[in-house]
Amino acid sequence: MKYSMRLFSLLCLLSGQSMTAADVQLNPADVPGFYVEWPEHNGLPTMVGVKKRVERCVTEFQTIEIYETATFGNMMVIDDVIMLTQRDNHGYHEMISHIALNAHPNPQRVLIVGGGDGGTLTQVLKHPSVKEVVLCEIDAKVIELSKTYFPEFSASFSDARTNIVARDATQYIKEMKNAFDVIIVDSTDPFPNTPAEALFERPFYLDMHAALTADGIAITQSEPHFLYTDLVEKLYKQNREIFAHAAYYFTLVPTYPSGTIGFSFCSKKYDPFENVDTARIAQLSGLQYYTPEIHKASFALPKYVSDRLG
Ligand code: SPM
Repeated sequence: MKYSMRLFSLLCLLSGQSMTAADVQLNPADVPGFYVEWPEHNGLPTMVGVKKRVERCVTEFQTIEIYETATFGNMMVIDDVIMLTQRDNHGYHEMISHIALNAHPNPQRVLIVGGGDGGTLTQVLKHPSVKEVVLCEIDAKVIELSKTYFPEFSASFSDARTNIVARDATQYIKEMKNAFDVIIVDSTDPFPNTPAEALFERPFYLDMHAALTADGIAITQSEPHFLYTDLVEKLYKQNREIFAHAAYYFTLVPTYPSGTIGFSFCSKKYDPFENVDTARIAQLSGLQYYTPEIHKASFALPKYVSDRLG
């Protein structure tokens, strides 16, 4: 459909006719020269200028595409949702990783659920206290494509501390008890009948609680607060029943719908701020987003969100 509309647009251009608003409404997902993420449920498309699509792979689990964008470097899209670009992934990967790793005084064993592109893994491995990282990624094709199109992350896969497990995390985590200081869920969105759906449900959070050590911390991809206020509220209220400390914080990712995305902070012992040590943060190499000030500020929520969280 996208390509027939692009052909139509091209024919309009060649024949000297311009596209009318009515033409655009026929298929709003198609804009020549742009990749458009068009979530039907919120009516807020996200557009990224692209030069060409360089890969499209249909795996057992999902459809993975790689685009060469105009100004954001390479971009990975899974099931029609933008996952990351080379230019703006730092706001996501630094914030899904360093908040928990600095809130914990001595994180040694870390589990990443999903995250097959290696962006989160790259950030986690910057912490000298970390001795082992299990990357539980269900789709090996994500790792393979990332090695080619996101070479800045490829060293993380061969780090001696990295252990790649190609399994469904909902099954793997049931076998893990008192095993991880930090768990990071770097998932896709909770669309029905996708691998990520179960990662947003209470049974998975209970399994994470059991898999954490007595002072463990879990961070989960929990969507943008403006577009998913109901989900943010549901997760927060669920998590404060399960964990000693629950919170929601957010970061800036220009290529995600609404330009932000948030995370659930779930901790058995430490609050988000008590162990934050600026000297420890200063040792982390190559940061572009995360600072001690951002660590604290990211938990400050707009009133329409804090009113819902109570
Ligand atoms: N390592 C990067 C993987 C990205 N995981 C999160 C992707 C979320 C994309 N959707 C954002 C919000 C819209 N539903």
